Amino acid sequence: MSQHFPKTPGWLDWYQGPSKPRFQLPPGSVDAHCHVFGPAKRFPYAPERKYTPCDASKEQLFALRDHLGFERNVIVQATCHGADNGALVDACVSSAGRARGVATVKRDVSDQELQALHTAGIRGVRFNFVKRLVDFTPREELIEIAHRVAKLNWHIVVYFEAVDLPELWDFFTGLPTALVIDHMGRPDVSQSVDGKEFELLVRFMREHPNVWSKVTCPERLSVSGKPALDGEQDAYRDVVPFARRLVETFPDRVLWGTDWPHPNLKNHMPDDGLLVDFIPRIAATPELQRKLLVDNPMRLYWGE
Ligand code: 0GY
Repeated sequence: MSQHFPKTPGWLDWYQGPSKPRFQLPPGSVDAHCHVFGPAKRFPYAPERKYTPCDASKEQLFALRDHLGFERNVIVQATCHGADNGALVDACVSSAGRARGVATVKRDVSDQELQALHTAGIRGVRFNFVKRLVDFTPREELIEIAHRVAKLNWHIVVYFEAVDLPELWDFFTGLPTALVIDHMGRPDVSQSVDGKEFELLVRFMREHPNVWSKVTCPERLSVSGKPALDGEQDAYRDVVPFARRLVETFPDRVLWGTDWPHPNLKNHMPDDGLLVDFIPRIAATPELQRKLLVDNPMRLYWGE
């Protein structure tokens, strides 16, 4: 039976016809945070989802990869698919080894299912603490999952708002794997880069060498910066000091990704080509760029 999934009102579709980046990515670059949505006809969205996106297929993702000049993708399970990793797994196994994945699992996942996910290319699970995106999961369930995936040498990706870090700190430090923070822990970039809030994230990474961060989503975090549209040269300037600080302080523990197809953006949809042109503003030297785009994601996702 075919099902209909009307998009959430006001949903912005991803940018059609992205520009060719001026910044030439180093050979072997990885887009280490992106998603696939559906297509809903084949991979229906989860009943418990908090939004209904437009479809964004693996073919469209791989076309974007080639257009921008990336070699590989790390595809992250989005909340609209719940713990049904079907679309993600299908994308990974269709990628000829050029995509790895981060899944969402529940505590009742079997060892056999985890092994099958590993074979498909999954190397991590995502714990989401952003309240508008997910219902609450008890911590003991997450700890149980963490210990099971640790045996596969996977890591845990965590998505949370900066104000929630103090409350999550002890839980995070008790996790037995590498920990990857989405979108720099969503700092309020209208505050100072040396302010209390971002200092806490920096301290968290300094004190815990197993913690990494994605320096992603300027389009999501920017408050006053102009969007990366229509050739704008100085887009998202308020995010630059935050990303730059992490790249320069922890050059071996940062990752970059497009976040295509950019779920839940309310005001504008970025041109992904111009997002790539943002990279040299946060990673200023060829060495920092190579670590951010090649060495770090390869070590975490393709190092066997
Ligand atoms: C992102 C950001 C968001 C959504 C999700 O899984 C998701 O639904 O991650 C968001 O709404 O901030 O990483 O794509």
